Amino acid sequence: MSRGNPFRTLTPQEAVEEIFDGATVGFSGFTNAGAAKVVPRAIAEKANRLHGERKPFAIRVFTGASSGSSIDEPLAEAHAMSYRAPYQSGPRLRKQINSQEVEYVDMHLSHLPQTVMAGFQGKLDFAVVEATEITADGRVYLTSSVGASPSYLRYADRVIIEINRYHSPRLREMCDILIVPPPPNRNPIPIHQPLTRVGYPYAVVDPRKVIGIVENEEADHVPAFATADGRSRKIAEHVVHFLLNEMRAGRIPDEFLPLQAGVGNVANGVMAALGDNPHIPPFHMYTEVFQDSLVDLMEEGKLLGASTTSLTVTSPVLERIFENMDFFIPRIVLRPQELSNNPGAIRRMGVISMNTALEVDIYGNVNSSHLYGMDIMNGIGGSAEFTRNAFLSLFMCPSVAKGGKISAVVPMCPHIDNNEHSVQVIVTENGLADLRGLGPMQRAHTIIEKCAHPAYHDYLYRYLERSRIGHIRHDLRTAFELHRNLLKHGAMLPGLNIS
Ligand code: 0RQ
Repeated sequence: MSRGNPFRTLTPQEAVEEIFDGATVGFSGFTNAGAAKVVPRAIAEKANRLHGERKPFAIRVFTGASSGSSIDEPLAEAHAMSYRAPYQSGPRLRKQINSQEVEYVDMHLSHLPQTVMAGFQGKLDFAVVEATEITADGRVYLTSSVGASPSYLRYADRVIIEINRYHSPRLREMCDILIVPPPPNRNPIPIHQPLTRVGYPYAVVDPRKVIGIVENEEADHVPAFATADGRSRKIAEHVVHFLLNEMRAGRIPDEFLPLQAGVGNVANGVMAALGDNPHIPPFHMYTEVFQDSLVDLMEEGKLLGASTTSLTVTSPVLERIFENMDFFIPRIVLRPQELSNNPGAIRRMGVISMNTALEVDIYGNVNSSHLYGMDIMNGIGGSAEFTRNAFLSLFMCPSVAKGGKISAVVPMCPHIDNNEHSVQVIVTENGLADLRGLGPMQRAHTIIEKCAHPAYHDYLYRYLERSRIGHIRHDLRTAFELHRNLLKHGAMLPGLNIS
């Protein structure tokens, strides 16, 4: 906070006094990075107290993306949420969504700022945003993520700022903040290279809306990802081999193309393999989440620069960045999610997208979010805005889950996040299916042959044989037989043993 700053310093309990049952609250945080921390816990305490007095209290919650242990889990534990958007990944909240205690709107992440601006999902009553500083004239310097915070600050009626002294105030030098104005007279967004800057280092709030500031010095609660296992390493090998072939064929230029990588151990494994391969030239990333493995790549000179909306790195790694800001600041741009995931920018730069599927069907439709088409895992996240607009779009997953009881290749996905028109390449540890230019039957044979676990080949081929002939072959009586078996018997093909 600057000298002469007019904002009141409040305890977390005082800060949440105005937050009422049914209020809509937009929190900072894209993953746990830059998430509000002490205010969500104070809201959970308030909910517990009111519930103890038999009074109702539940709020409607928006964040940038998931927020896990910082926001979702304490609020879910206190049963303090009735509605959640646009993405989540917490086990407790997931349970409440799947039992319909919490209404969840699973959204494309770049849509969120304009949704808030237009009020499509109602009015935003409060914003709770983590910052390193707020100035008397309302400039807000954000921390380790930008996400949707600039829009929350602009459009919320009332604002609470969490001033976090753990974070380096120099994070502002990575920030490039711009709110896209309402349609129809929008200018093109002139991002033509991942590190192009088009905005300001701060977000803006009307100081009259600020209830007060709450101080703390808590680190982001970013958990470490599991290191890549054997299957992830195999998947990574196929991806690297494919990209090298694309380079040799002249379809990827010598300076390479910007990469986007999803979260999780498969994506981490692929990034590490790309970094290790001497034939892959140094590259840039245009992505939404910057993970631990990328810091090593940057220090080694393999990753030249990255555009992202969050530094989703563990505390030791974030501290490494803070200690070497002169090196990292020119190489990392932190943008609002409307720009980090902007379809126009992704298409313009020819991004190569690499995301993870739960399952794929034999025609190349992808389900990343809903088990059996019913239970939410996390959400669609940014996967579709990258996939739909990428120069090359890849999806990766192990060929089986739960020791072989689940095949990741199925006749028909019961929920589709990314469809056959956008998905070009599917990769499992068994192989890589390059679907570009293939018609439905060619796709089906390629996916089964290259990606399905051999133990499921027979079933999938027999499915095709018994299916009704059309442009796409399906047998509507048994299209979901594997999923029905899984729900009923705990295995897609009971009795199959592929240990
Ligand atoms: O269950 O934990 O009980 O063993 O599902 O599976 O393989 O550990 O998944 O951590 O790599 O995440 C798609 C969820 C993959 C993630 C998804 C079971 C499996 C296991 C998890 P257990 P894995 P990962 C950028 C882009 C969407 C958002 C996105 C995701 C558990 O990558 O949320 O891409 N993506 N964002 O055993 C039933 C199946 C299954 C299955 C696996 N077919 N049916 N269960 N499992 N396949 C990031 C952001 O947007 C922020």
